Amino acid sequence: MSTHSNAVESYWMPFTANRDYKKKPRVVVGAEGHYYLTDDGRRIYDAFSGLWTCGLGHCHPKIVEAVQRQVAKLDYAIAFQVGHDKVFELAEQVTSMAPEGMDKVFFTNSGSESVDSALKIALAYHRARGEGHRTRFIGRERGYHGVNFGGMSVGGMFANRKAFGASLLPAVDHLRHTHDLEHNRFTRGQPQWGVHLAEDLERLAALHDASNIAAVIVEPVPGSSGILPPPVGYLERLREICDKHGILLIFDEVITAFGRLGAPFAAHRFGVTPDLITTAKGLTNGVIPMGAVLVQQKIYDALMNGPEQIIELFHGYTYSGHPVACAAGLAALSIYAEEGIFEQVQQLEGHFEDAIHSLADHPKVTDVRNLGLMGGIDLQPREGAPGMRGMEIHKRCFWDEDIVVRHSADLLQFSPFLNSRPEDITMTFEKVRKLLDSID
Ligand code: PXG
Ligand code: PLP
Repeated sequence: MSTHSNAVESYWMPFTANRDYKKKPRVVVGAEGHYYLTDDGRRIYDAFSGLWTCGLGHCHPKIVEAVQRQVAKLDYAIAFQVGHDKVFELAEQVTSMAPEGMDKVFFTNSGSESVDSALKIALAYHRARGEGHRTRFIGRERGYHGVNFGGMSVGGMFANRKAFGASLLPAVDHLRHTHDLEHNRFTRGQPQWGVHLAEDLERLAALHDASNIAAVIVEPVPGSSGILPPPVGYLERLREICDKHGILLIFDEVITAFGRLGAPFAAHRFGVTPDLITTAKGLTNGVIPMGAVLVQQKIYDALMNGPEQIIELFHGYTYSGHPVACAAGLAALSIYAEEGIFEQVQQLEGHFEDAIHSLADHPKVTDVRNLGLMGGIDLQPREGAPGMRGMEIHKRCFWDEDIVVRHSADLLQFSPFLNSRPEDITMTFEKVRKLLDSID
C-alpha cells in the first residue's frame, strides 16, 4: 500500500469496520468505465457500480466534460432567493421524466437529506390544509431510508436503529416486511405470495386512527436490506389504502430511480404513482453528490398560500441545486436518453436473473432474489461467526479476483452497470461461485 499509514489512520470511515480495514486497506486511486484502478496497479471490475450510484460507468466523458466546464463558469450560486440557469433546467428535465403529475422538484445533496426533506414536506402539506394532526409516519421493517434522524426513525434496519433507538422520532410505526422464506425462497422477480401483507396498513390505520397519519414511506424494492421485490399487487394495494385514508405515499427511490429497474422510476415499472419520490445516486451518476424530492403538483399548491413575500417552506440546504451537481445531473440525464440506457437494462434483466440464480444450487446459498439490475444472495452464516463468510467473499474478490462485490453481513449485493456487457455479468457470478467453493 503506497498510501501513508498515518493518512489511513486519520480517517474515520463510514459504515466500515475501521480497525479491520486499516490492517490491510483496500484503496483505489482512479476509475475508468467499468473498472477501478488500485494503488498497486490493478484494474478491478466494479460489480456494484459505485454504491448503486454509477450505472453509466465511471468517468463518463460527457459528465466529466460538463462538470469541468461548469466549475470554471459558475462554481457556486447562492441557493436562497437567487437561482441559476442550470438548476431550473435540471428541474424541468427531472420532472419531465417523472410519473404524471409529479411536476415539482426540491433538490438536496443525498438520499438521507431527500428522505428527511420529504417527511417535512408531508407534515407541512397536511398542516397547510388544516390537518396538522397528521403527524405520524409509517415505515416498514427492513426499510433503509438513510442515516438522518427522520430516515432512521422510519427505517427498519436493526443495526442502524440499535444504537440510536432511544432518540428516534416518537410517532412512527412500521409495516411488516414482505420477505418470507417459507413462501418465496429463490423467487425470480416479484413473488406471487404476499399481497395480503399490505393490509398491515389498514391495521395501523385503525390502531393510530388514519386521521393522525401523515405518510407511509417504502422503498418500492428494498435495497440495502437485501433486495426484496414487492409481492405482485402489494404496492397497488398500499396506494389504494393511502387514498382511502388521505395518507400520503412516499416511494424512496434512491436506488430504484434512473434505470435500475429498466424505467426512469420504479413508479413507472410498477404502474403505481406515489405522492412524493425521494431520489439521489443515479441523478448525477454519483459524480457529484445530489438528491431530489419529487412531489405532486397538489402538494406544492397547498403550500403556496399566505402572503407572497413569506417563505412557504422553511427548509433548504446551502448546497441545494449546486451548479456543478446540476451540470453533472443534466449530462447524466441526457446520456440515459441518448444511449437508450433504460432499454439496455430491460434487455439485460433476463441474463442477470439467470446468472444470479445459477448460484441457487450452491450449498452455502440460502436465498437468491432479483429485479431489474438489483440482486441479492443470502449466504448460510458460519456457525458462531455471522457475517464472516460475506466479509471473506468481499475481501477475496478484491484481492484475488479483481472484482468489487458488496456485502452486508452474509448478504451479497449486486448492482451491475446499467450498460454492462453480458459476459461481465456471467464472469461476476462465476467468480463468486469459485470463491464459495474454496472458502469455509
Ligand atoms: N434511501 C434509500 C432507499 C437508500 O438506498 C438512502 C436513502 C440514503 O442515501 P445517502 O445518499 O444519504 O446514503 C439510501 C442509500 C448498500 C448501500 O450497500 C445502500 C445505500 C447507501 C450505501 C450502501 O446497499 N443506500
Ligand atoms: N450548521 C451551521 C452552523 C450552519 O450555519 C449551517 C448552514 O448555514 C448548517 C449547519 C447547515 O448546513 P447545510 O446547509 O450545508 O446543510
